[in-house]
Amino acid sequence: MYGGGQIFEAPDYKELLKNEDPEQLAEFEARIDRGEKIEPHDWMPALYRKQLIRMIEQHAHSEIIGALPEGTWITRAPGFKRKLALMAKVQDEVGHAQLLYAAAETLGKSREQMLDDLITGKSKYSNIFNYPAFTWADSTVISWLVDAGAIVNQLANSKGSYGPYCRALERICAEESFHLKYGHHAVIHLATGSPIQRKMVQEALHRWWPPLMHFFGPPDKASVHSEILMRWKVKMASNDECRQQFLDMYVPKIWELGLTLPDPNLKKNQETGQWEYTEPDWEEFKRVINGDGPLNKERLAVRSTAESRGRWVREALLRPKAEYVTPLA
Ligand code: FAQ
Repeated sequence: MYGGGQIFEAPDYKELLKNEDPEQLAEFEARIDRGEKIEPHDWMPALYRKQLIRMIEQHAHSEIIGALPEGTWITRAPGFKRKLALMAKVQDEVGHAQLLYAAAETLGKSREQMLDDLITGKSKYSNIFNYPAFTWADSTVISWLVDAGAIVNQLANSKGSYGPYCRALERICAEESFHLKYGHHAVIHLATGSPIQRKMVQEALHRWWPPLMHFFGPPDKASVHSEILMRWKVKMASNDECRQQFLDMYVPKIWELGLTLPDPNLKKNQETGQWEYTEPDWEEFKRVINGDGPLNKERLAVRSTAESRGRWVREALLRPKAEYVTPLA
């Protein structure tokens, strides 16, 4: 397990909360303890707003950047059925970004600002989408296991405290359960196919395993936001709890297919019920989420081009119709 050492610097929450009115803060926390939902016009501490914007925005960015590794496989998908399914999946991911940007907007940050912050590298998105999908098998592993990981996290957080985020997550999970089925089916097809197909999916699995282990975030001991986010029921499960749940649900399914994982220490401890594994390289994780991964620059360049090429469409949609009507002489 995690051997200790600080990966991130922890914010001073006492300092950040010192300007809040204690009575309002107590009432807010009592509402959360009672399981009530907080809605956009309700009173909330500035830090709750800030944390939610950070997390929902990163989540939204992850959906649009996440559409890219699989998106590049649409034209090369093996067969019409797979092509249609993958196209629908990628479209869903972009739709999820729309839902999430809308949820983040209810907290007061504009979509334009969020997209600017993505392109300039000011805000983060999931580590995992900075790795290349070399083969069709990479794309199937993403559809199965990245979606699986996303569902573990999102299902837990859909029971959280902020109404608009929870409602968006419920809908996202429903759609992602289809992605998961599609991805699992595509992986089974390769794993039970020809020796070349089997080799291809095995290699893809080995490539994606370390970023998948990173996907749930740093170990709980090193997570700097979990304490406050769990106290305010934004996060309903810790990073390690989500990672454990993912291992519990999917490692047996991977092994069932006769596939291996690149970690000789991976095993379930029957006494504790916990999975034991080799700690992934957290220095690599830190580099990747801070912009220095294998494809960070390429991913942001694609996004930046999409923004500038689509500007005229957005402007045309926003301008009143009258401007386009040539008055009759
Ligand atoms: N990647 O203190 P913690 C998907 C950062 S959706 C990048 O533990 P927290 C769908 C973290 O932001 C996938 N950065 O942070 C799909 C913080 O940095 P900051 C996205 C990460 O917030 C499938 C620092 O490390 N899901 O895949 C990551 O308590 C297939 C310290 O970490 C969500 O965003 C990471 N993996 O916990 C699409 C779910 N982990 O901001 C296409 C919502 C940590 O201080 C194809 N988010 N960091 O500079 C969450 O649940 C949480 O934010 C965590 C991190 C669990 C990601």
